[in-house]
Amino acid sequence: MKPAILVTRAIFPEVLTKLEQYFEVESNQDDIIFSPTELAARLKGKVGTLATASARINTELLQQVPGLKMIASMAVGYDNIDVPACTAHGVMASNTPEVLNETTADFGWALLMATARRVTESEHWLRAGHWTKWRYDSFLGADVHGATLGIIGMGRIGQAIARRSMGFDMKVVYHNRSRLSAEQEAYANNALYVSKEELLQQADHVVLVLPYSVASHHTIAAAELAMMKPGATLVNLARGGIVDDQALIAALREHRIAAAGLDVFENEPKFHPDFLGLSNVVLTPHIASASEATRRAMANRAADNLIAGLTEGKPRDWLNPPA
Ligand code: 8YV
Repeated sequence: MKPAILVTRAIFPEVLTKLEQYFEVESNQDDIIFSPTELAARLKGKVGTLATASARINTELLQQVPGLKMIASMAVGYDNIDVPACTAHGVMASNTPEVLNETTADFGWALLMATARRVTESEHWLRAGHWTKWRYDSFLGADVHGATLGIIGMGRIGQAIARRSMGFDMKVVYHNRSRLSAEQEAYANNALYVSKEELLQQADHVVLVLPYSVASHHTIAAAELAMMKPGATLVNLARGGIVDDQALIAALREHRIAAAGLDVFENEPKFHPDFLGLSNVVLTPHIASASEATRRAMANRAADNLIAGLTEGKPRDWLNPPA
């Protein structure tokens, strides 16, 4: 008998085939969203799970599934997983770093450009039949080239975003928990390490790519928005809770900043309905890593972690290895 695992969400069929070589696989190709109670019930008798960022892995769940040995998450961000609780319950946890850096950086640029240059807003206007003549002041946006790019969270994705700014002759300032090495700063278009306040005051375009935690909750709230330039753009690729939605909605409504591009929301797939009434916000459904190749790479990396963890006791992207 092969050991049993659960794949919590629909996934590429080839990844299920790979897992089936090692495990008895309970899959969820109908993509039902399990409640915490249902997730716990389905994890009973399973040694491992391939999950996504929508699964909450916490003490309450882990207490109900003593046989679980590993959770392999298909995401780089792992704020949904209580890693110390996993360690306390002897559960290995892994994520999928690296494979999505470049694709997420590409999308960061797509969202920044669309937001600064009002791409979706003008398209909606055109589709609604309003385009009857050219005007000198139609959809004036903010320049990207030659501007100052501020990146909060200068991990691998932040550095990939910064590197792309070379082609736009931009100056890059960044804020991070720690300063990068000189070599990393050079790679990231000679990014300058500044305080969060300096970054907000200097940047024409602010991009958020930091991990979510209690410490980063509402990194951008009313006080921070008030420090930004009136013509500035804010892009959030990280997690919804990093921005205070109420404060952002007020700032956008009063044009205290020019525009925002948001790929993530605090209670997604739900989001604050007031965003829909604002023309100066670009809203996308958490698709920064969604290229065909990258989602396949993420799914395979999560599966490989699960296989390595459960067969060799050593997943490649182990979040809680023994000290
Ligand atoms: C995922 C992400 O699409 O990797 C992450 O942290 O936010 C996205 O790439 C999503 O979390 C699915 O698990």
